[in-house]
Amino acid sequence: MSEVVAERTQVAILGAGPAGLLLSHLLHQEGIDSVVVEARDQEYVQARVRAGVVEHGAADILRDAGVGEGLDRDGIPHEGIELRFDGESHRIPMSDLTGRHITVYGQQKVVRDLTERRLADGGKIRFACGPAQIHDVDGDEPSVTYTVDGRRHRIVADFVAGCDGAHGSGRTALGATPVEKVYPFAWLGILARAAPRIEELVYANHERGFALYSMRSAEVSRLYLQVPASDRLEDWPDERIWSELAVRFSLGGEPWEPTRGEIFERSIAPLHSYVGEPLQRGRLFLAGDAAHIVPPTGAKGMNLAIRDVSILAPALAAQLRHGYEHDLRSYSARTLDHVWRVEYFSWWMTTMLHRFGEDAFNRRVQIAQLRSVVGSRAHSTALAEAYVG
Ligand code: RFL
Ligand code: PHB
Repeated sequence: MSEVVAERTQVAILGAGPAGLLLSHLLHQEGIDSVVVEARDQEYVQARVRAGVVEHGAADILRDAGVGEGLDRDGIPHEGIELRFDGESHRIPMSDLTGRHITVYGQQKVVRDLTERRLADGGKIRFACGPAQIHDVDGDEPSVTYTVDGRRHRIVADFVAGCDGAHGSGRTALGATPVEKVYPFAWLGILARAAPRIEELVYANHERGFALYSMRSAEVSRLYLQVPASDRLEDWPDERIWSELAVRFSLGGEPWEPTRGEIFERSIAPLHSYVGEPLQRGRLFLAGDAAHIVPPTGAKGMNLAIRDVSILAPALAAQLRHGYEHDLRSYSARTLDHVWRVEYFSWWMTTMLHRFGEDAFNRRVQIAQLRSVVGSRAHSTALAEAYVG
């Protein structure tokens, strides 16, 4: 290995996803220097299709940070969602029940907005570094290393933030005790060039499995199907996807077809709940998917990532600027309380809406549960409050 290129910053951040980019931006606003190290190249990071729902509180965090312009211009506000089961449609009027709403705005756009803003502000984002490593988090001089074109780079920092997702180095360096649950199924997700047939998201519980109808714009639909975790994309040719969606969205015993269009993106993602406790060790702090994973049924992953860093950034700034340690020391405890409530909501939505094998008792209880939710203002409000955040 050739020479080491050394650099110094206050906070070294791994990962240029929503968590890492927003953390870097918030720190900049507090006058704190950071460097973001990202394994993949910029094009790849900005093309990665993921979340679509920004909850009320997360939208406020982005706006307050001065990065909500795109969201307010191009995001689609939604005031309700539909629950579909037993061939019937039921609306949960979220805004009437809570006075708050969600915004459909793709995670790619959040990442693009944050990246553009960081670069415009002279922020340091190192793309295409390959997987970076974290060192000496228990000492006073933690560092991050990575190798590009055979040259080894080292960033020495006061603190390291692991915002590098579920498969990054943050988790390994922290060595937390995982508390987790693996679900026996996955989501097949597609993006299609098709005008959505719906105005609000439809969450469907069907005896053949869960389906979700979402969107990205007036021209692009986002749809998901519950599939066995062992399924591969080859098992799902276009015709099978569309006809299965029509069956799962059935109304009054008749198949109900989403508008069809060219499928231009598809993926299969297993469902998983994970929390690594605590979220900090020495000078290392985790945020976003590095710290926790929720199944996507509650649409919470990106929102949690945004919330984590809105707590972590001022805590780091208070320590670095004023030597005030309390908020940083209590970061994990303060964050985990909310994380576990979101884990609970995401698990609850997942168990209520998915098919779990042939269990007839489970199936009957699910329908009773859904009837209770749509039939009671108190139950609907509980769902709506958790959903809008
Ligand atoms: P990210 O976005 O995964 O970013 C981590 C970044 O770290 C890089 N990286 C490394 N960099 C340097 N060194 C290393 N050793 C590295 N290892 C990895 C990676 O390349 C990457 O760029 O994590 P972050 O920032 O914590 O953000 C979390 C969100 O991405 C995630 O929670 C959401 O996408 C989850 N999610 C949803 N969240 C919502 O809030 N609303 C939704 O509607 C929603 N829908 C979803 C979802 C996730 C889904 N999938 C694919 C699991 C729907 C689906 C299907
Ligand atoms: C999405 O639009 O990608 C989406 C919406 C709601 C969810 C998950 C994903 O619960």
